[in-house]
Amino acid sequence: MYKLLSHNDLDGVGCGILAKLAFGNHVRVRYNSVGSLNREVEWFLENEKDTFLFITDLSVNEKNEIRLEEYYKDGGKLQLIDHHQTALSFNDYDWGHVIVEDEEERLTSATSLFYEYLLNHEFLESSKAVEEFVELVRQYDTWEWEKNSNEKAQRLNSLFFLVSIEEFEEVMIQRLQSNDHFFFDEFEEKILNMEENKIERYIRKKRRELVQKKVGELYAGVVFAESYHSELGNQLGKEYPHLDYIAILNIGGRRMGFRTIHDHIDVSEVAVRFDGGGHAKAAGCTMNDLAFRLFVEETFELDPLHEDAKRNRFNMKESSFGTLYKTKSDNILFICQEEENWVIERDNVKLERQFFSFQEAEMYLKRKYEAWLAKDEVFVQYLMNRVKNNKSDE
Ligand SMILES: [Mn+2]
Repeated sequence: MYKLLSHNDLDGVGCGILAKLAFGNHVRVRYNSVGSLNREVEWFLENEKDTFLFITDLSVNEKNEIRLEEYYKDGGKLQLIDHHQTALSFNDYDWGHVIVEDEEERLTSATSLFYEYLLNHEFLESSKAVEEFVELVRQYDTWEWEKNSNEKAQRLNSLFFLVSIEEFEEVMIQRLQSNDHFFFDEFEEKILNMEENKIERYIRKKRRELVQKKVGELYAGVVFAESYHSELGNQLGKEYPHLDYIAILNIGGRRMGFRTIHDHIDVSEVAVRFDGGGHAKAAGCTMNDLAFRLFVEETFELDPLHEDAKRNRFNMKESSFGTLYKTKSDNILFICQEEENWVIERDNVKLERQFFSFQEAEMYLKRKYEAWLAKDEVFVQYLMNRVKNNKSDE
């Protein structure tokens, strides 16, 4: 008999699906949150001794780590497979297998590692459909789908959240067993399209609520949201690249998530400050007093960020005519090139500071003034006044 304890997200359930493909009725699978795994492990150690235990996509606390090592030394069968940086120390045990990046420098996921394990031990035969499924899960879990614009990976995760875990498992197992390729059926395509439209509307609404707040040395975009955290963090991050990360607060759940699109920012370091953790690109924590003060109390009075004008034809970024921005207090900011450098004029007075690139100048004025790209009309009026003033100077 086999038992698999896995995470309750797509990557964790991917492992469960593989286990059921490999062991059929001979495996019992239980999905857990990070918090509930240790209780399950304790229960296992007290009640299920003659079973081969797999733990995937999660790691146990210190007490269970010691107990599992004793169990293993007494002849118990056990394998932990994970890809989280924080679990690397489990490689010290014979039963630990933790790899964050494979030999080809690709980020791993629990599902991809477990698939490899099952193939190597001949518990499972390789199949094209399963391989495709595993790769979609891996790309989703590691955020690689974003870089590769692999929407299918994102859609797989959406589908996972649209149905119950049991239903998802059943449908996927059936599909992987009886097809040469992985695909979504017509009905799934239809509900995925509906879901995507819904997410788009939700993000549009949330975008109008985003506030900017400097926390420590970093600039955060702060938004309150109950659902679609990863889509929201991703989209808002891309639209506001001057922000170091997006903080998404779920007040009801007393939880918050941190997302970044920037390679030089590690949001797991941000989360650690609030007793949380996670990955470089996505992390989270329970909302403690400090987080509540910084992200809720101190942002409550702030006005949301204004969006850049969308349909401009003249007031364009990096234009040789210069680019015009506005602020809440009706200041006019103008970025233009001066020989090698970029400069900013604030209400027609040049700031002393110079910038090596347009992006650097824009980041400065967005961070400091929360400015937004002005509409074409404002820009044209501004240029006309400028010409007039130049003439009267002569
Ligand atoms: Mn994972």
